[in-house]
Parts: sequence; structure tokens; C-alpha cells
Amino acid sequence: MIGVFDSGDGGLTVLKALVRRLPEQDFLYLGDHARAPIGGRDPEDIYNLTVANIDYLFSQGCRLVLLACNTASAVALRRLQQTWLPQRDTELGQPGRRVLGVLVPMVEAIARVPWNSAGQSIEQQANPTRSRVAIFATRRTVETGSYPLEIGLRAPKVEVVQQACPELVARIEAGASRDELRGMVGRYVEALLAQMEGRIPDTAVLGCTHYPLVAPAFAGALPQGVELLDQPGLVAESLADYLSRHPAFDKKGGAQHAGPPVRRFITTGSAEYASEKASLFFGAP
Ligand code: DGN
Repeated sequence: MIGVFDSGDGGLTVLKALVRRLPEQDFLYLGDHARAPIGGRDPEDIYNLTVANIDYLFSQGCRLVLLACNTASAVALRRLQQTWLPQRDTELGQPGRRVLGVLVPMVEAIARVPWNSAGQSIEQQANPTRSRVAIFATRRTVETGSYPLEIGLRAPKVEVVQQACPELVARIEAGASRDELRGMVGRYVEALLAQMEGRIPDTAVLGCTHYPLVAPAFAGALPQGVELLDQPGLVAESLADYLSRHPAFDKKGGAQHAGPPVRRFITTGSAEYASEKASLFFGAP
């Protein structure tokens, strides 16, 4: 069973893509609604709550956990992979658990475009403005600098501009109206463009798993021609590739339960609220 974690509803955007791409797999989703939003919390706090949630998913039989949260991936993933995970494996007396995040698939998608020495993709050399990536994310994700760092390692000529959207997750989780959210997104896009002083990004990453819920607002506010990378789709593709290379985590690999695919949803908050949201996403109770 594959565990999927987010602070609240955002990871459901990723889970939906996972279920579509990997319909035969078992998924257990954990939304830490009680502590959402986490995007402005202290990094140590984010690390601790991420570890606790992953450990819970392990206790439910997941050996592979996907952090469907950019903030947790940016703040906690590397540290917990290097320190906590090997230690926990030893304590549990059975090695081989894995935790994956959602940043790397995005960075790989950006780096796959062949850039020339001026930072322009081969197809886009005629247009000198097409070598800039805009990242919209929570305050903590932006502060870690993980996106610019990872993109810099794989595609060093690309200019990366980040824009924090500090209020957005809280308002999405609170069920704010479409108009309010559209206005808010418009202001974040304006702030990004002001930072860029007249230059225009060619690609934008909604680097928070809640933001696909307001993707049309981003698409409407960004200048025409800016490509919005689909994080849920790219993460699902990347997980499918991972499972093909690590069959021990693949349900088809045999060691896991046979029968109809499991879809379980757990929340630390109100079950009624989470049921409603999950039903909405999956079109079934
Ligand atoms: N969905 C989370 C992310 O991708 O960063 C943010 C959640 C939050 O609580 N801010």
C-alpha cells in the first residue's frame, strides 16, 4: 500500500492523478487537516509533524510514502531520508522503507528541456524571453530555496523566480469563494511580474499541491503563452516510473494484498469535512 501525505486537501490533487495513472495500486491518504496550513510554520515543527505523519502511515502497513506536499518535501525530505528513515528501519527490524517527494519530478521536467548556453531551450532559441521559470509556493518552500537550488544543479542556465503566496492555502482550506481566490491569485501574479521588472516567465510551476485547485485563476492571471506545468500529472508519471524500477513496492510485485484496489482516507481533523472533500474529488462517497 502506498501512503500519501499532505497537510490537508492539497495532496488530493496528486492522489487523483496517481489513481488515474496507477489504478491497480492501493493508496492510503493522510490529511493532517488539524494542523493545516503548515506553509508558515517553523521548519522544525514542519519536520516533526512530517515525521509523525509518515510514521503513522508506516504503522498502517505502507512501506512507500509520497509526501504530496511541497512544503514538507522542501523542508523535511532530505533530512529525514538521511537520518530518521534509516534509524526507524533499524528500530522496526525490517529495512527498505522509502519516502519520496514532489519537487524532484518538477525539477526533472524543467531540466528535460534541452537548454542552450544562453539558457534558452532548443525550440525556443528564437525567443530570448523563454528561459525563465516562475515558482509559486508557500512561504516556507520559497525560504528553503530548494527549487532554485535543485533546478540550478540540473539546468544551471535557467532563471528561476519565486513568489510566495502566504495566504492562499488557508483560504482554499477555508472554502473561500472563487472570486476571492481569483483576486488573491491575481495579486500574487502581479507581485511576481513586478519582481521580474518587465521580463516574462515561459514556464510556471504551481509548487504547492493546493494550487491546482486554483489553476484556472493562475492561468487567467499569467501573461498569455506561459506554460503551467502539471505537478500532479508529472508526479504520477514519476511514481509509475519508480514502481517499474522498484517492483517490491508495486502491488503487481506480489508481496502485497490481492483484490480490489484500496482507497482509504484518514484525517486528523473533521471526518465529515474530509469525506465531503474526498467525495468531491473522486466523484464517489
Ligand atoms: N500543500 C502543501 C504544499 O504543497 O506545500 C502546503 C500546505 C500548507 O499547509 N500550506
